Amino acid sequence: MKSLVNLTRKRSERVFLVGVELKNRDRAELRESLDELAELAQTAGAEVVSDGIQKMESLNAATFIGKGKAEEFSKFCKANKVDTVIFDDELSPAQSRNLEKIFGCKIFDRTALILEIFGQRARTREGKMQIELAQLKYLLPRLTRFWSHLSRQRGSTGSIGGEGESQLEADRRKISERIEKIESELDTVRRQRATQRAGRQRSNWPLASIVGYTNAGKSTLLNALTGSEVLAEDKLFATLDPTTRRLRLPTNQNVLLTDTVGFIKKLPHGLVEAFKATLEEVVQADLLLHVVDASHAQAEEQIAAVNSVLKEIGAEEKPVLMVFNKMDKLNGVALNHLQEKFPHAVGISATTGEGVSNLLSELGTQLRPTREFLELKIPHEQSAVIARLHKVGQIIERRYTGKTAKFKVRIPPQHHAEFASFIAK
Ligand SMILES: Nc1nc2c(ncn2[C@@H]2O[C@H](COP(=O)(O)OP(=O)(O)OP(=O)(O)O)[C@@H](O)[C@H]2O)c(=O)[nH]1
Ligand SMILES: [Mg+2]
Repeated sequence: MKSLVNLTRKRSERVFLVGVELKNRDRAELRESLDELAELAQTAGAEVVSDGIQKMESLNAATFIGKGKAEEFSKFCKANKVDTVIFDDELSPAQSRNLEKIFGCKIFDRTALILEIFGQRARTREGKMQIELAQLKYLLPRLTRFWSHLSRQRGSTGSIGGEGESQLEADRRKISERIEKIESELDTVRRQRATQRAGRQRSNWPLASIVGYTNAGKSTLLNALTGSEVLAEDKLFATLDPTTRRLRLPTNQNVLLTDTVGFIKKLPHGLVEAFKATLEEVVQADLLLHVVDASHAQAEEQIAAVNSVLKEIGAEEKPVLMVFNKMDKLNGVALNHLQEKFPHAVGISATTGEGVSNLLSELGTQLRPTREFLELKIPHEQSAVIARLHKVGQIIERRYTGKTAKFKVRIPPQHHAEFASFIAK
């Protein structure tokens, strides 16, 4: 992957950001999105020189923004020694190629930037593999002479024309092979995780997963609740790998609590795909703790973005406990609107500890019913029911006898009715 931050250079990479204001989008929302993009760029180590907005009726298929506007921005970028131009939306491979020609410099989009940050942050082997997979899949259709690091590695001159074409094909094949290899390795990791999870399930402790927008305070909350020391910092995507800790509730009930990667608006689909193994923890949870930075101006939009990722990974039907964090930063400002929308949310401050005991008792209440097991007998031909069971429930034991499959499962109470007719006497 072409790196955004050039480590051999003393000064940091200078970037220019571009956003479009389409008819159905208001200026304030675009501004927030560009501010977040700037934060992402800074997280990656870049220096934001400025940004530009174009108001448009519809997008340009060849150059995303209008060609004239692109030329105008390009002049500005040349005059201001900009190294990379970053678009707030995902560009098609053709659009990036065309823009690269107009600007004569590197073109990034939000997806590439997020992939870059994940790449910088990945620490574990699994994390690194997941990122590499997402990067390669992003790169494959975009491979041009400009992305020539692969050819250079092999000592070629990255030449133009006929020879360059076959070089390109060779690179493409190499990438495809690498994708296959990583996918099969990740499959192994996924199976290992499933084994670990089965071990934990035998302990019969319910699982709760902390989810939320990046920087909402998820890791800080895990630390506050379990006394662990997961890295928590004022940076986007501080956490990539999941951490699971045991939490003992005041009711003496044990819960396994998992902190995981944060979500963001327009989280690249390829990345969600690649992080499936990590996000399994979320899909398997009995309860989700959705942590919200209640002091953030965009709190509501962030909630919506998190919900859409949850949907993408098939966790939209999990019971959710909304947690409004950073209450200490509100300085008495009322949360009227949010509170009306989520009347059952628990307000806390993970840093001061305010509201945390409330949260613990709420957790106890919500998890109590999930401790109960059901024994189900389902005929094999009812494959839709079995699939559904895997989706909403947590399988503790599975046995196949003759015409039926016997399950020992934990199912959230709101789904009990669906399986009532299969309950074994
Ligand atoms: N004022 C205040 N700051 C908080 C609170 N909780 C977390 N923070 C700060 O918010 C920043 C982000 O916290 P993290 O716990 O790293 O957030 P996260 O959700 O794990 O973020 P990622 O792992 O990057 O997705 C840190 O600087 C924390 O100190 C809180 O209740 N009040
Ligand atoms: Mg974190």
